[in-house]
Parts: sequence; C-alpha cells; structure tokens
Amino acid sequence: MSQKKQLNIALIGTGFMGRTHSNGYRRIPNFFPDLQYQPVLKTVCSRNEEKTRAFAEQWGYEKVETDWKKVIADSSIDAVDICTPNDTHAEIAIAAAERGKMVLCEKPLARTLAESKTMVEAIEKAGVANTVWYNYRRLPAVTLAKQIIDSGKLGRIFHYRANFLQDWTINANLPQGGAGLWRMDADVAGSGVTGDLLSHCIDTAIWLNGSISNVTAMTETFVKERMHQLTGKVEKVKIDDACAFLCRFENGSLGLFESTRYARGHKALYTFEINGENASIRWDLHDLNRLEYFENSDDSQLRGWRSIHVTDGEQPYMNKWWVPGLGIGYEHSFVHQVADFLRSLENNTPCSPTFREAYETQAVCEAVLSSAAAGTWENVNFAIK
Ligand code: 4PW
Repeated sequence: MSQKKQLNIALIGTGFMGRTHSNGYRRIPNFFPDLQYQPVLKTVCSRNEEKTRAFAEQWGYEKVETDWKKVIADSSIDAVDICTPNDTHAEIAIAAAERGKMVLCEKPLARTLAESKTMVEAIEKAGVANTVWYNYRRLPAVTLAKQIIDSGKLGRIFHYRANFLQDWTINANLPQGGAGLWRMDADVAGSGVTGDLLSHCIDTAIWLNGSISNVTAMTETFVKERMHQLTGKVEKVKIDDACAFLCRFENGSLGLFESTRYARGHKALYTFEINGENASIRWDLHDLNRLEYFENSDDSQLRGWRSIHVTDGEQPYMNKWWVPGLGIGYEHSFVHQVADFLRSLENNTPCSPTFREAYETQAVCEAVLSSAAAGTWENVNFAIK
C-alpha cells in the first residue's frame, strides 16, 4: 500500500488550460516521487457532456460532471482547479472556499479588482490552501533569475522592461465571444492584453523586482467592431488590443512594459530584461532554457553576455528531469506549479502566488487601465482592509 496522501482534484474547464493543468498533475508521480501528496484526477467538469467525457478518457479522470455546483458539493473532493473563463472565477472560487476546498485558480484572478477582493476575502476567511497559475515563474531559467537577483549580484536595480507580443487577432473578420474567443469579449475576460498577457509580465516583475508604486499607460483597440459569436450581431469591441505602460517600482527602479496581439510575426514573445548596477539579466520565452547574464566585474578581455543553458541538475527544478544539456518546455512550468503546491501542503506554507499576491498584480492591471482611460499617472493600491 502506498504511504502517499491522496489529494482528490476536481478540474473545472476543459480548454487549453484544462489540458496544461491535467498534464501537470499526471507527470507528478513519475518525476516528483519524493512528494508526500499524490494528485488523483477525480472529477472533470464542463458544460458539454460529450466533450467532457472524451476529455476524461484522454486524461484519466474518474468522473464526469456538467454542473460545477455538484462538484464543490462532493465531499470526496479536496481541491478545485478553476480553468474556466474569467467571468466565472469569483463565483466558483468563493463557493469552493466556503465548502472548505483548496482552490487553484487560472490567471488572472478575476475580471476586476473588486471581484478579486471578494475572492481574497473568501479564501482567507475559509483558511484554505490556494494558488494562482502564473506559470512562467516556474520555468527554471526564470527561477534562476530570481535566485541571482536575491543573491544581490545585480546590486541596485535601475531598469525592468518586459514585452508580451502576439499577432493572432489582426484579422478584422475574427469574431469575438463564445467558444475559443472569450478572450476577445471584455464582459467575459475583463480586459484584453492587460489581463491576459501583461498580468504575466507584472506577476514576474513583482516577484523579481518588488512592488510597483505608480503607472502611466496607453491602450488601443485597433478593430473597433466585430461580430459576436453568441449574439450573431456586430458589436463594439471593448478589450484593449495593445497596451504599453511606464511605472516606478518601490525600490526606485523604472519599468517599461508592452503587450499587443497585433505584432505580426510574434506568436508568444515574452521577454524581460533587468539592468542593475553590477550586472544585467535577460530572458526570452522563445528560448526558454537560456538565461542571458552580463557581469561587469568579469575580466575586461572576456567580459560579455553569457548565455547560460539552464539544464544543470544544480539549477532550479532540473535535477527532476534528464541530464545536463537536455532542455525542457512550456508544459513543465505547470508540472512545477503542481509540485510546488503539493510541497507547500507538506510544509504547511503558502504556495506563491497566493490569491492575495495575485491581487497585487490585479491592482497594477486596474491602475494601468484607469491610467489609459484618464491619461494620468495612477497610484497602485493593493491594500485590503
Ligand atoms: O495566459 C496566456 C494565454 O491566455 C498564455 O500564457 C499565452 O497567451 C498562451 O495563451 C495566452
């Protein structure tokens, strides 16, 4: 008999993120055998029964459900994983927390700061384990950047810049709303690139460089009207297609962020660069196992940008995978998030980013959108009384 503690998972939502999370759970027994908790894929839930059944078969879920309320009422479920569109996050998370379930929620936490606040309050009142899937933190090269910065090697930080560029919405005939395109519908998503893409950049930035104090932003919606898949009518597009903002961090450094879905040729170009007094770091999702590092104290004849191939067993997470020189991929960031969540249960510590930490990211997004609308500098307020 296994001595492992079984953690019964209910996944709600069977889209792209449902697949990434399911893969995360499934890899755990093979690659993180030392963990005390073992995820059990108990129930998968989404509205279309036939599709949910096929998903359950493909990923190995024991039970199929079409009503999430039944899922959270099931006493055998320990943890609820929310992979549904953003407009449902708050209702499901709050109801699950009230039932005493642990909650893992896809990013962004919610559509608005007000919605996020109700989630933080409910989760903290219930005292249940929680985390938000800002997965890119858990790519080994990004975690290595965190370790280098925390060691003090960069010295005083002057600049932080990040981009997240895509090109999939340029076609003016692309409809908005409904299956596969809810990210284009502000009523469901909350915002466009700010919540969907810049939230990742902001989460990483706060993690690496500390809190953001104030912002000034501009947004644009390039295609003003699109057919709505659900109503069949041409409707106003309310999401931001592109967003750029400047900010100041609490540590005195300056930030520059840009995101768009109109950068022809870029599919998911997430990059960041940090410039410190003694050293700089840069990273690019398209070459995710590499971290670029420049150190000014290097011998002047040899000094230059080092390209660190992050595949050594002494580098973050890599002793779980293959041998030095052999890289891993995007999907591993989700495996690592599951592993870190299970480890946090073992150690009885929070799994960052918690709902409260994701609330800070949401507060930056909200300040960015308010600033773009008003044309002013906005302070970021993430205190919850
Ligand atoms: O969260 C983001 C998504 O909504 C992702 O990390 C990339 O952009 C992939 O899909 C979208």
